[in-house]
Amino acid sequence: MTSLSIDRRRLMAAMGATSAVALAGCLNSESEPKQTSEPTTKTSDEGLDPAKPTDVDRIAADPTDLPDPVDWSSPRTHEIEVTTTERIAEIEPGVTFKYMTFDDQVPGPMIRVRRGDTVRLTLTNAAESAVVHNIDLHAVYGPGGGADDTMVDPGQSATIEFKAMYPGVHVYHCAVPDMDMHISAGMFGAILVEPEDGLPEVDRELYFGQNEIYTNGAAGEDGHHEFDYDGMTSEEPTYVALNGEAYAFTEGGYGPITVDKGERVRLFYANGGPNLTSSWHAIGNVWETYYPNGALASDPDHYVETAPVVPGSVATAVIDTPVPGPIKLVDHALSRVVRKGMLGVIQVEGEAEPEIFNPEP
Ligand SMILES: [Cu+2]
Repeated sequence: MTSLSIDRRRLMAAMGATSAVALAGCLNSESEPKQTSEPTTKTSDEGLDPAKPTDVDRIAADPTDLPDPVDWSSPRTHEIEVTTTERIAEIEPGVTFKYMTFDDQVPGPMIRVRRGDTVRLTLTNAAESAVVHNIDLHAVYGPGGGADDTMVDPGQSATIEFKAMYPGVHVYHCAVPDMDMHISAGMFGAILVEPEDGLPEVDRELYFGQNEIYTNGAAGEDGHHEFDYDGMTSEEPTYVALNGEAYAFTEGGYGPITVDKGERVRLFYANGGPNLTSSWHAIGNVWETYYPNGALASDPDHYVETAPVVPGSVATAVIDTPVPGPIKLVDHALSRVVRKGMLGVIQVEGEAEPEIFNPEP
């Protein structure tokens, strides 16, 4: 495949009425059930409500915004504060949705420590939130990965402390009883525990997250999209998003991510899910080095064309960039790319290399 042109349909047909079912089962064994989802409004057959005013200009995290590599060699303690929020933002222009986030971005901020470090993590639920949130970090030995002790009502905070015992890059996510809905609405991110000796040096690092968004509208349908539990239960998403939005890192969005020709680039790719495995592929490139399932302490694979990134895991890939041009990040289940938003572009800038690729021989 040499290119993918986006043939996006703005389907204006209204979807049928849906009803949401809040999960009754409480996975938190002790204490009374807490409210983890709001009652949802039934939609009419006349279509979506108009788009709502947004709380934030942008929900998609900047893929270049991640902590610097570890440069310390003895254990230290990190004080980390994360805030859970509920924000109306655009999935794509004209399409609004109420996200749930860690720190107003999708994926949530990367936490980066060294194996053996201690993390003192304070989770605060913003006062204006409607429901309870928490955090389960897959880098934690302990009940719920921290979730059991970080259930925070709106306006409240909780602090846990854990030792990062094993290396790897792992997902964190909200894990209230309605966790699938909260993750779908944006509540996931990555925690990177570097091995004691660190990671091999690269020229640049990028951090992305994939998730599905289930709404009562159609992809591209203007208006305010409400969350749709029926779509989630049947695992039929409206959008499959990269960093929480449709086509965010393309010319039609915030623009491609640019790198210089010849740079070696490490990508961290978190799949929040909640349900779909990503068939992660880079059009016009290959995963030169590939670590599945967060397993940075294992020997990597090489020259992987397409790799499964299962929900609740973070893949790590290193690419070389010997020729200029676009590298298209996709889920190779390609209907998600062409129709549901799952595309981002890394633009390699530099002089042509006709000995490697010649478009006009
Ligand atoms: Cu939550």
